[in-house]
Amino acid sequence: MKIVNINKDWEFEKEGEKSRVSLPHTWNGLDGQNGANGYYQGKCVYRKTLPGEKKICYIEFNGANSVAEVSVNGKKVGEHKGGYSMFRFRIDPFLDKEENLLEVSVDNTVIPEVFPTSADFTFYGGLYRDVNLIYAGETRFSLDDGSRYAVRAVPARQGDSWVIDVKTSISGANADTVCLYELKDADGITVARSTRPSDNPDDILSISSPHLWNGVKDPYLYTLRCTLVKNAKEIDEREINVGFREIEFDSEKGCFLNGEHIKLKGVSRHQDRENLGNALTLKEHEEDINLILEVGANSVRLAHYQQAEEFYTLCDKKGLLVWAEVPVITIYSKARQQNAEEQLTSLIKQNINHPSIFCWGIENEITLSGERNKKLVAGLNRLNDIAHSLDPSRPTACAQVAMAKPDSLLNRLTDILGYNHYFGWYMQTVNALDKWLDDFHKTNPSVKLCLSEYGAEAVIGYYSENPVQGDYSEGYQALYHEHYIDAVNKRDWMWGSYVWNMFDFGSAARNEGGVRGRNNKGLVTIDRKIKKDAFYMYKATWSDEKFVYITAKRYPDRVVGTTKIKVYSNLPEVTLKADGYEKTVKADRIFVFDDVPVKKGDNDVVVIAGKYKDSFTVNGVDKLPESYAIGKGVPILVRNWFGTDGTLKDDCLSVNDRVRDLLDNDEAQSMLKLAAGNTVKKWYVKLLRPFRIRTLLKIAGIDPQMTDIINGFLQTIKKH
Ligand code: GCB
Repeated sequence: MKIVNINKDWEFEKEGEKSRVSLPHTWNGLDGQNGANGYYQGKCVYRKTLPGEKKICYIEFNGANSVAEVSVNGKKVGEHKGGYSMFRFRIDPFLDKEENLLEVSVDNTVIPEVFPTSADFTFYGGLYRDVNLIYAGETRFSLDDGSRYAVRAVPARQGDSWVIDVKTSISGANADTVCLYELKDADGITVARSTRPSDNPDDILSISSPHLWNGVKDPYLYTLRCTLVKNAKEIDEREINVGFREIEFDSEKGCFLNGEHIKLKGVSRHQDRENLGNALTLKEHEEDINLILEVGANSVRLAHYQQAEEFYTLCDKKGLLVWAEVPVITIYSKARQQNAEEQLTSLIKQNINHPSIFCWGIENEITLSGERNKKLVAGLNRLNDIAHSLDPSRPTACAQVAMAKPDSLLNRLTDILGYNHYFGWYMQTVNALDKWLDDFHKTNPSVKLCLSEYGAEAVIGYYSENPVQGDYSEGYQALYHEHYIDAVNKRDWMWGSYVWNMFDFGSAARNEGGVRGRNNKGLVTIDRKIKKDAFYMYKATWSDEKFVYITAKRYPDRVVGTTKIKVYSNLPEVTLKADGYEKTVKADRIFVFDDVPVKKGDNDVVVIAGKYKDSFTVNGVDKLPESYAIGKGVPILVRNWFGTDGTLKDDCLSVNDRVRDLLDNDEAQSMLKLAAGNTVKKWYVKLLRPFRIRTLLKIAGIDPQMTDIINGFLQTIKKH
């Protein structure tokens, strides 16, 4: 097999305009993030000339969002639906001229039969991952069985020793060719070996007392080298990482890796980056992994879809436990069931060998609009069964929307469960979390629960000495996370939690905190340049790397008198020195100095913890700069609606208004787009204009809690 990367130099046509581009490429790198006027969702074409070919040749696309049609010299080669999985087509029969025109049309229009149709992230269109040509011989590891390597090698413990169940798919198998398996340790020493006929290649390899893959502590990998040998000559080969590990979940005791208790300290990651959109290279993947390791996480939720092969491989190497999932999200429809099954099958077949992946997520917040759809449970059961039959070794998971009732059928459908909770951001206060968790566990003692999401927005630039919910400050985000991580750590029965999100990400329809087109719940900004204060709270909680960090350094202007300075550190004692002031505080991670003197002009502040130091200069002023607070009239979704006490603000929209009142209001329009994407037909909306929102929600079976939330959102929008 020979792999030739063909990323360089494609003709790209968008709306009749042609240009030259190299892959990875998206046409939404800018408009998918600036939120100005929506983003381009339509069909674009990539073209390239390929030479004639007589040898067997496949073309491999590692990601084309979301529907791709491939043709050569005007003849259709194939079509793929689903923007996140790898796919291949054999093309040599089409490469019959000296020069052949390869055309790939890629379309990111939302269509009902392909997931996702509606979600809080930008559906960047394009050929955004590598494209390769793969040349192979008559007898070869299959290139069209839907897997990546044609070899599935899943280790399992059997008593005191371990076995690797190897299943291999070979095309053109024949009696002269054998398949040789060699398992090598990290030093390249062969520790197990076997030979099988190529027409019956499956095998079970045994190894006693292997060096275990033990998460971030010791991500030890073996390599399974598989070769096809004909007349003593190697004619094809594959190399696969193998990690020996066992993971178990218990509804009272949490998670165990190789028999040892481990709390999954997780963050979630979307695959985009400022201005690049989803078109990433290894460099960006590596930067992300390094930041995730720096914060001290040992697990990552790769939301909400299949991510790049390189990223799963990096997780294998670094020991991060991965929650992998498909974009079965927000709104269920039978029309998308087949596509959901295909995307799940690809996710599993293409990634089954990664020891880092510990579960298959089959859905996220699929009941956002209620649980009424009669086909929903059957559809999800089918996905659950597919995951189990393709991979009996891993548990299935789902991430439930906050409003899903604790006794929901869906809570018992998968092997392990997550809930996405935003108490203290979208609803109520952070304290509501504790009661919800305890009530849930009491009524569902056998459910193995984690928090699959929780987060609050922080926009760089906002500061308050006393941060409050909804002020978009780094300070409030940090307080929110202080509460959540303590709540999780206090409860031994919870197996883990996932911060939403490690990084700010593009969400074209959003308009929050004065920032358009972005979800600002990251611990790190979308350009990966700024680690927000909450990042250091987690680092102090999770990481062994010693440090001391002064929060709110980005806001040096403080009112003359005294100021409160909060410091994060994973050392037990911190001393703060300022002009004429010195104080030592002993605490657990969070050190508060609430009486640091501030005089007009410069005030140098130094903190010391063991041999570590941090410092900054406070600038004493009479009044905090206006820019520190979120401006009045800034259109935001969440501001002011938390804690609605039942009284309605008459000058703002509410569920008592009619559809037409929302449609005639710009701000409400952008919110509707966020909620429904492009899935609602225009004529249908027209028909609904005279109806009251409350009535419609009732007819649609939306439960009262959700109606309250929608009302809360509407109450943030001024009528005009
Ligand atoms: C959720 C969704 C996630 C959103 C997040 C948010 O529950 O699963 O996709 O981005 O909430 O920030 O609202």
